Amino acid sequence: SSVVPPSGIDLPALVRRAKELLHRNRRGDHTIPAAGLYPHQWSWDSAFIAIGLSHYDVPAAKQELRTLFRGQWANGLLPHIVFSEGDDGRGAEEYFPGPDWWDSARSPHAPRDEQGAPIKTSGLVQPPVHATAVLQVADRDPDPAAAAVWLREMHPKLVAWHDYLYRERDVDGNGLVSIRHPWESGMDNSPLWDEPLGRIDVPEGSIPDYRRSDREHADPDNRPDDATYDRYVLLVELAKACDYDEDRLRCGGGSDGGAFPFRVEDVLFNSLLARSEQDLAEIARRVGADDAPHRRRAETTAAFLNANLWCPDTHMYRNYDLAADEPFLRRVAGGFAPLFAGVPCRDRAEQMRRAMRSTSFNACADGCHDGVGYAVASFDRDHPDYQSDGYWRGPVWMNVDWLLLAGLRRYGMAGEESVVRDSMLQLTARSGFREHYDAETGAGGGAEGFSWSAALLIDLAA
Ligand code: 9YW
Repeated sequence: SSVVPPSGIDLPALVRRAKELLHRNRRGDHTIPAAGLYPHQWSWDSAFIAIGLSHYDVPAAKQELRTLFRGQWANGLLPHIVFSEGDDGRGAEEYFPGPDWWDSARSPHAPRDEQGAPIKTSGLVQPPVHATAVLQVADRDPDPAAAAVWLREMHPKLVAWHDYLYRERDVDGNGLVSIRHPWESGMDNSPLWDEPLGRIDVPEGSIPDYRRSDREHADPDNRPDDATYDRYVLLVELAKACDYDEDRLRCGGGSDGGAFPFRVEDVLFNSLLARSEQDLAEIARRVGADDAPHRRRAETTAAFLNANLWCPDTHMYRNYDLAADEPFLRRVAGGFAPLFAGVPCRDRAEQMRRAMRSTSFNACADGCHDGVGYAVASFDRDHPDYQSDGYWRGPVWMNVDWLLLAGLRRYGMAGEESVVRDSMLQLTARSGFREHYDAETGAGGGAEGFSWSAALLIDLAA
């Protein structure tokens, strides 16, 4: 490995522990994010997990993504959860909302297995990192012929997935796709959603009774509150009431018959899509298909981000709330994600690098504890709503760091890159593979034994 770890870190031992964890979280043909809290297969988790696996077990990496794509809908939608089945045909472990709650079979597009039985999934999506993962798996395949077969297998599925996003989610045709639930952002209780979600009423009797299982598996103080969960549930109920029909969801879907109440163009989601389109263009080129449409789409998405969502005052990108028809800024780490897709020009990238290094995102910027700084806080440390251990409201997340690291590398920003890399190494060495890490103290929070933290550490160390 070319990575020089900060002193005191035994990198080979850390990598060994990461592989052991991925092995423990493996359930036959897929890997769960974490036992207890997340006992099924999650979409972007599996993409990150496949990237980790590809360094030492290419067949397992391929299987991970294959199993996920078995849950793909006929209209191209790649669901955010594919449910694991226990022997009795029910979910392997309790999770809310489970397969019966989602009732995905309401949609004629929902997937079925070879025998015609429904494959149980959610009806939402998560950020598209899959083309990026598929390409990395191919590049690490020691057998070039097998890599070519792999790309030919995945190419049409990825095209269907991205076509779905641009066809059904690019509501105003500007090249940005929208999400309709905070779960779709991958950052469910981020301060980003406080306002768009806060505007949504939950009228008495509009949601059935439900029982949260998440608080039994993680510190309840770190989990979203009940009022927030009610809104999560309401949005699912509204989508179900439309039978997940895209036309109805676009044109109606609100409880009052008006437009669907949560519609946001998110920077992180669209940056990952732009990067995935670049990677899909490369996949298309390698399989002898037309790569031009993918390059064009990547460029259109990037151009819109640059023209309309750059915030010159804060040196980051902001979101657009379609329901309120206005851009809005919350200074979250996702606002730096355009680096991952090479979206900003050099000058802007340099301004972003400085913002990322400031006290707002880096606990070390105003003096570190024991020489250790944990970067990158997921939310502005100077904001009154910042919570250093509060799930998506402050802690450091390995996947966000990994994306930003790759972005910094793209711009040749070696100094900043080493800050983020050392932080990832320190946090995992110190606190294990946790879901997230307190941005001040480095203490682990959320799920224990969290797969993508292990998988991305493996990638980092390679
Ligand atoms: C949920 C599984 C998922 C991640 C998300 C993260 C959390 C809550 O866990 O979502 O119940 O789906 O926010 O990014 O994919 O690890």
